[in-house]
Amino acid sequence: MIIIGELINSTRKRIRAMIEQRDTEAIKDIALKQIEAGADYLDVNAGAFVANEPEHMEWLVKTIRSVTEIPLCIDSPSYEALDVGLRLAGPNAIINSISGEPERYEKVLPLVRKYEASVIALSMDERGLLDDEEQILGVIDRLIGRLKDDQVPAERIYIDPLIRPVSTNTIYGKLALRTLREVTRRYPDVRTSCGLSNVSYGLPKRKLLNQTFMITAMASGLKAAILDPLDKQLMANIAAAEALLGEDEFCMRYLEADRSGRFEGLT
Ligand code: THG
Repeated sequence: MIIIGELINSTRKRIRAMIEQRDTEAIKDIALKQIEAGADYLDVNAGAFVANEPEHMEWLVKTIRSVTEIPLCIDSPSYEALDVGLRLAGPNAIINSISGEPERYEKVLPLVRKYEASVIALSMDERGLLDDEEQILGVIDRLIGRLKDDQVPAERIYIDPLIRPVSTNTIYGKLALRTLREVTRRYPDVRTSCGLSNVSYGLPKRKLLNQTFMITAMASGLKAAILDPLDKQLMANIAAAEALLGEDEFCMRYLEADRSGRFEGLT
């Protein structure tokens, strides 16, 4: 599983305050804690600041880069913020995100080329978010076809089913899982990714829901997830699920996680 740490996100109140106060030490600390917990990438989002997002993105990426070279997942609705973030992030970044909306596609594709970045492709187009599985798969088929025509290698494409809260419509968990399964079947060379914490929004004991959903998503073919790597139970479940699903040869990573104390308190 490719783990993308979600915590440096300006829509979170604590992070928003840290960004406003230019609290360098606090951001560095959250970056290092996520890496220590097993993150492969860090998501970086300054999208709560509509007026001067590129400036905040620049500060965030420079701050993170002062302590680590971990690849970043630059998360922004703004083309300018993406460009600044990618320039400072350096190699092997992920662009979060492109979609089937023609304007978004046209603006983000040049950044994918310019930075030789990977890209998360959201399963939506000019019609917005979709509830019908066939329509969602149609959007994904067109997006993958276009990205391949535009010479983006399959291994740099991450398809995101756009998980929405089950509190708003009980079909949303199942819909995302069916989408993951079908994309995995149709395009075994393309990766899938999701924003895990979306699923639990509006309900109590969110970690319980995130932990449970993650295992079902892994069984449905999920390859990468934007999640909270400081949730130890979640990370332990991921290691266990990889071993059980045959994605951890000789259970080597599971055994190593145990040896290094990551399962402390579990039985
Ligand atoms: N797909 C892609 N990118 C994404 C998402 C996605 N980026 C953003 C989001 N979804 C994933 N990241 C987060 C980060 C934090 C939270 C949820 C998803 C979160 N926030 C608390 C909340 O909403 O209640 C904030 C509480 C606080 O103020 O701290 O849980 O789906 N490609």
